[in-house]
Amino acid sequence: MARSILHIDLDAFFVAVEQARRPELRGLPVIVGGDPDGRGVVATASYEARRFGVYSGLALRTARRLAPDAIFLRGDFAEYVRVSKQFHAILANYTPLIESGGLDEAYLDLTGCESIGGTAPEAAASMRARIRAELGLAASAGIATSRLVAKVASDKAKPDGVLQVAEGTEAAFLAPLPLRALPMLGQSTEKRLAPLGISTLGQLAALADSALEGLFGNHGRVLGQRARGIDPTPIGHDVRAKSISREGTFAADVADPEHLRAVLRGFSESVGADLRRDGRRARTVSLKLRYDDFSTVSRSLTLPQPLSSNEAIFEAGTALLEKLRERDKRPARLIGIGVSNLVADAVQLSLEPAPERKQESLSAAFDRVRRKYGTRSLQTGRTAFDAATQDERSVFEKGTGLSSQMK
Ligand code: TTP
Ligand code: MG
Repeated sequence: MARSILHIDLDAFFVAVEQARRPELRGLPVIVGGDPDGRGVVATASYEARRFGVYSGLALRTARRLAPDAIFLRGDFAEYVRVSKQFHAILANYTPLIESGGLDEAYLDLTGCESIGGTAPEAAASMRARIRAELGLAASAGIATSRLVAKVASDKAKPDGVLQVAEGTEAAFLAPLPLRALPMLGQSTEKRLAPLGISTLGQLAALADSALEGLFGNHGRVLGQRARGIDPTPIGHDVRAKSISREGTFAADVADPEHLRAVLRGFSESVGADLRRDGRRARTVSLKLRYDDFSTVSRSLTLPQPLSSNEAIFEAGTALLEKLRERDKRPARLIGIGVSNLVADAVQLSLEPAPERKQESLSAAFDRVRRKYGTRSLQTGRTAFDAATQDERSVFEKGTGLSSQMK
């Protein structure tokens, strides 16, 4: 049976939120970004402002030149996150199979959900009406047999529209569109096809598999299928790691609880950063200790509320450490902390600090440990391998791989 996939995306999201709470801004060229005389870029522009050639990512100064009469707003990220949560909460009424694509977009698998929201077009009409009534926002939707075609269709439906691509017409729908209309088709692919005179998805779809494989290797065949609108990727199917953990082996076994906690803090920050970057929370925190005789113990704590903050991970880890040490105070050879039982955050919190900042805080945490306990007091995955001499390497355990499981 063909699937029924819906992709929904709010129109001019940041600007639309501003217009919803300040109706006098409706129908005007409005641009959300930073200081128009500063060095920032446009986050988004109202459709009225887009007519002047303003788009997301454009330098604000250029936007000011193109649309001098536009209204420039600094934006209020906390408010956008709040509205985004409400948007996702509305969608959750229509199917359990939802995958958030960011603050203002989501994929819904509506296959077999007729008893909940009616046919896919009926469900689309109903959710768009609720989004308008409750949030004052316009949403566009695409309905198709795959997430790929649904996404392209919602783009085509903008602003404030719905487009359904009927089963069997996917390839014909995509054929006249430029290559870049296909999600994830990058500039490098475009550049390799240009010399062959290929600029539309129809031309790409017409290439034989052998030609596609010659051009793009293993990926070629999939690219050809995508150009024909074939994309079996399920909705809400999480291919990411089921747990995130860090562990490290001490150069000399450690009994000092302060030292153990300091290391745990660094690992908690690193695990927390990965978790939040993935837009996920964890229900379970696990701690692992290995003693000098290589015996290994671990304990887990499952919490009523899923967590994602460094502090919460660290606190749970500390509690587990104390529990383990009540029974056995022998020095530790290895310590590790991990989170599992991961759930999606309804909203990908893109307001988290940039990755550089997180990396900095992790390095800072290890610097603290090393300043206090010695440079080579702790070796973890990459660092161990990069920094250690051959001799030293033999004393180190397996690294801190993202996917290394803790039980
Ligand atoms: P989009 O859905 O890409 O754009 P949009 O909602 O503003 O407009 P439309 O969907 O109608 O084309 O992005 C959602 C929000 O994400 C957008 O309102 C602002 C933010 N954003 C940025 O901050 N920078 C960017 O480069 C982009 C593309 C979006
Ligand atoms: Mg949008």
